[in-house]
Amino acid sequence: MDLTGLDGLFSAEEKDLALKVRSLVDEVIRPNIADWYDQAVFPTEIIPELGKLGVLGMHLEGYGCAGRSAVEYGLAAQELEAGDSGLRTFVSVQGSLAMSAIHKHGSEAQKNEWLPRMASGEAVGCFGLTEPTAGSDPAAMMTNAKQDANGDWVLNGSKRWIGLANLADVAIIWAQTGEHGEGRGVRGFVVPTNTPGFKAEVISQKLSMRASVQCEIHLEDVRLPAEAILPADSAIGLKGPFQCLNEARYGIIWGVMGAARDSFNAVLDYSATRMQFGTPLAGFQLTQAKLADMAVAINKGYLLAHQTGRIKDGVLPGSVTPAMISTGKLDNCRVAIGIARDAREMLGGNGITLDYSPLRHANNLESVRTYEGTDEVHQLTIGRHLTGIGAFTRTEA
Ligand code: TGC
Repeated sequence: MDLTGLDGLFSAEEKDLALKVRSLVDEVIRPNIADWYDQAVFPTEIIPELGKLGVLGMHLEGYGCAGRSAVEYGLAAQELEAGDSGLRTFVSVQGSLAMSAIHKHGSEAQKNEWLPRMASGEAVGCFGLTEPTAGSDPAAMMTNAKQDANGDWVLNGSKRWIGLANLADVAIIWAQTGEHGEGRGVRGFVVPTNTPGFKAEVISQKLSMRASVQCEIHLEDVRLPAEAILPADSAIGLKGPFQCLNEARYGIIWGVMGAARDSFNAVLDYSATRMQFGTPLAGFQLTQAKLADMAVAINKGYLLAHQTGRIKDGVLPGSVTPAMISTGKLDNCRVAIGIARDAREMLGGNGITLDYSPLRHANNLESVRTYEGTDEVHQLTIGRHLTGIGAFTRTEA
C-alpha cells in the first residue's frame, strides 16, 4: 500500500513503537473487538496494558509520562484506531484531553496527584466540555461555578458525550465563572468523581463507538476546595479547553488513517480470494480502480499527518496552527469514512456483519467526524484563516 515512500519517513525507533502497539492490537483487540462491539462493552482490562505500553499521555514530559514525540504519538493513535476508534478515543481522552489539561494548566500539586497514576492507567480521567445544548458552541455553556464566602467552588450543570465518565476517577470540568472580574470566564476544575453531587449516566443504544462508553454528567452543588481550579493564566477563557482540543484533534488526523488502512486491508484480502464469475474480485478492473483510489487517498492522508507531526515536533519549520489542525482533522476524517464505506460496499452482503471491520469503522467514524469539531466547524476555522472574517455568528436570544 506504500505508494509514496512512506516507510522511509520514519526512524527505526518510530517503527519499533508502531509495531509494539500493533502487536497489542493484534493480540488483545482484534480477537475480541467484534464481541465487545456487539455487546457494547468497553474492555477496562486493557487500561493497565495501555499504561504498561506507555501510550497514556505519551507525548507529555515528566510526571511518569513517556515524553514521546508528536509523530510517535500519531503512529500509536493510528495503530490503535486500526483496531477500533473507541479504543483510540480512550487513549485520546485520557492523554490529550484530561492529562493535557492538567499538564498545561494545572498546579504542581494537581500534576503530582494525578498524572503519574493516569500515565500508568491506575486512574482514569474524562474531559467535560460539551453540554446537551452546547456542542459546536462551547461558549454557550450553562454549567457554572460560583465561589462562596469560604473560597469553595460550587458547580452546577450538565455535560454530554463525555467519554468514560462513569469509569473515571477524575473529571476536568469546564464551567462559566462569570463574565466580569479578574480571572473570570470559562475555567477548568479538577473534580474527583467521588465528590458528592457528581453523577455520570451512560448513554445507551448507540449505533457508533459501541466498544466505548459516553456519558451525560450531572453536577448538582458539587463543592470543591479553592485549589480545585486549574490555576494557570493559559486556562482563563475558552483557549484553555481549545488548547487541549488541538492535541486530541491532532491525534485524530493520524488515528482515522488507521481505520482507513484496516478497511483497505480487509477488502484487499477479501478481493484476492472471493470468486465471482470465475474470477477473484481483485481481477476485475472496477475493483482495482477502487483499490487504487483508496490506496492513493490513504497515502495522502499519511503524508498530511506526517507533515503536521514533523512541524509539531519542530523537525520541519513553522508552527502548528489551528487552521493546520482543522485541515488534517477535516480531510482525514472525510477520506477515512469514504474508504470504510467503499470497503463495506466491495464486501457485498458479508460487509454488513462484524466478521469484517469496514462497517464497524465507518460507524465509528461517524462519531469521530462529529466530535472534536464537526466538518463545518473545521471548514469555518479554515475559512476564517483564509478570509480574515469569522463566520460563526452568535444571535442573542
Ligand atoms: P474564539 O473567539 O475563536 O476563541 C476563543 C478563545 O480561544 C482561542 N482559540 C484557540 N486557542 C487554542 N487553540 C485553538 N484551536 C483555538 N481556537 C480559539 C482564541 O484565540 C480565543 O482566545 P482569547 O485569548 O482571545 O480569548 O471562540 P469562538 O467561540 O468564536 O470559537 C469558535 C469555534 C467554533 C471555532 C469553537 O467554538 C470550536 O472549536 N467549536 C468546536 C468545539 C468542539 O470541538 N467541541 C468538541 C469537544 S469534545 C468533548 O467535549 C467531548 S471529549 C471527547 C470524549 O469525551 O469522548
